[in-house]
Amino acid sequence: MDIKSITTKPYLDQKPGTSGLRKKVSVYKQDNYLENYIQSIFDSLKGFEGKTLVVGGDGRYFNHEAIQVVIKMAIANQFGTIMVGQNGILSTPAVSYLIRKYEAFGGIILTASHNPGGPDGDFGVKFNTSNGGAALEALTDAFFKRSQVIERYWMVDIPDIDLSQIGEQDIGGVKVQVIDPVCDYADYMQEIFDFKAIRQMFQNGFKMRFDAMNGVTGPYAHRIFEEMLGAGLGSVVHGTPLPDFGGLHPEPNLVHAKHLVDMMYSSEAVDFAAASDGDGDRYLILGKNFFLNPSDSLAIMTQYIDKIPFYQDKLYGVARSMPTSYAADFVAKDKNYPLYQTPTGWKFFGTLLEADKATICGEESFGASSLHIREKDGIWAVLFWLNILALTGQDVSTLTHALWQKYGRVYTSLHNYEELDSDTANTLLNDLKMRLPALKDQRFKNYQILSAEVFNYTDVVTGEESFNQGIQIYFTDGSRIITRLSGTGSSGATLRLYFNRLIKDPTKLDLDVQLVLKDLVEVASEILKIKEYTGRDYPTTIT
Ligand code: G16
Repeated sequence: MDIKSITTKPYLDQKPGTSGLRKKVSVYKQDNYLENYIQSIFDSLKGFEGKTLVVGGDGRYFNHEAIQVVIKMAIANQFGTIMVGQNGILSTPAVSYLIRKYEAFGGIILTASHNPGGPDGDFGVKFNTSNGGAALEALTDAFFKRSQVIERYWMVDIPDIDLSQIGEQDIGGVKVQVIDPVCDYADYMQEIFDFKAIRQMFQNGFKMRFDAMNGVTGPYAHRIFEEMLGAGLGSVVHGTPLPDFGGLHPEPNLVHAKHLVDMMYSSEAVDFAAASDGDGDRYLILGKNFFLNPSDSLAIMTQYIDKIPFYQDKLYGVARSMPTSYAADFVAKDKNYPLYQTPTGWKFFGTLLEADKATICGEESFGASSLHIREKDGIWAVLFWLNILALTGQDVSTLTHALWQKYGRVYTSLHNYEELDSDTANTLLNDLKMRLPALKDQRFKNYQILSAEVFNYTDVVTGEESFNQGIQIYFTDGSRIITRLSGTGSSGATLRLYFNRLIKDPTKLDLDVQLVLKDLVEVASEILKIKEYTGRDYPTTIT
């Protein structure tokens, strides 16, 4: 086999964000751009020769070309086995599971997650380590450093590998295994959840709709919900992974899954609806006329996790990202589970999961998962909910109202100011940081500031410190405003503003979220000087 050393020149912008290197497809299509980054990853790793690399993607535009490049470069760099999903398809959670199950050295996931796809959309590359979790900052920093000086990459000169047939091929002594993307993962889900009880619920006439949004979860959902659980053909919609997601923006939230939300608030509503994103790690849950906020979802999962046998001897604790509402904290306290608050980014949960400190983790950004893998997991979250529903015989709205009755409702919303000029967004935040000490005790409308601080994090397991992970402003009534810049966009800056307000009055649990938060939103605009800096009157999206 002819292994070639190809001369290249560095690109200076290959700095990974919250989750991998996400860029416009047009950026990735530049000469050697993808090759440089893949080689920078390999050059930063040690001891992979002869070992297994799992490779797959969410099927977005450029997946086909990119996966061939990754496989050929992995062969040239002397991995021993390359395990790849049929037709290049693997969900992010499935990659995490396969790495763990087959004790692989790591995995490369080709995805920009919930970012739009197609020729004008985004592409992304993510490396996961041998525990199945995304590479931590020290490693992604090493990738970036290497990318700045790279001068050559390794490549084999062979025809494209056929990924359409399941089976094993020998390419110059390297095994390329094309596997069913769903099989192992589906078996694992059956080990975790009570499929018998869920199947019975469907037999009793329970109806669900799962919208895969033309992302990677279609094949998983068809197999698990329709075939294994008997949800009925047609329960899964938009179930074929498409390069441009069929024009959908595969982000399961109130804005981009509006069609599903509208259906669930109409006379067509079924008992339960759910959706996932491009790479299958996010989830959205809806009941009849009811939207389940992801922060409340984490709280309810925390309530019921001890009822699921798989977890009964693993009840260690609960972790949530800082901007995720504190609804789960109340339940954790009641159940005597330690509660950890981490920065945004699923990778921060990894050390807690490894050290048996956390059993379940969740984020406001429609993510949840547990110690079963090291990524968030959309299908798992939907199955968790189906299991709770089968167990209790109640619906999503009733269970959530019971949570609110017990602890009060944390009204929660996220306002995003997208496509801001990066310098403007940074100046706004730097100015706010300077003013934080002076904000304490100040009054805005009916709100008095209790504390205003930058969130710095020290990992309780490794002691590693992560600075500047957002700004938290707490008010004396327990309300909270959080702001930070998104780390997943591919151009400009997105300023995120998260709002939480706890209302305990049992007669005020069904108010309009934006009305409840209106004053707090105005207070935030005033404190952050949003109009002054950005010229904007309103956020781009509200979820
Ligand atoms: C990624 C991370 C999540 C994070 C989300 C939003 O999710 O894995 O931990 O909450 O991005 O991050 P940001 O607010 O920085 O945009 P995904 O689904 O995009 O991989």
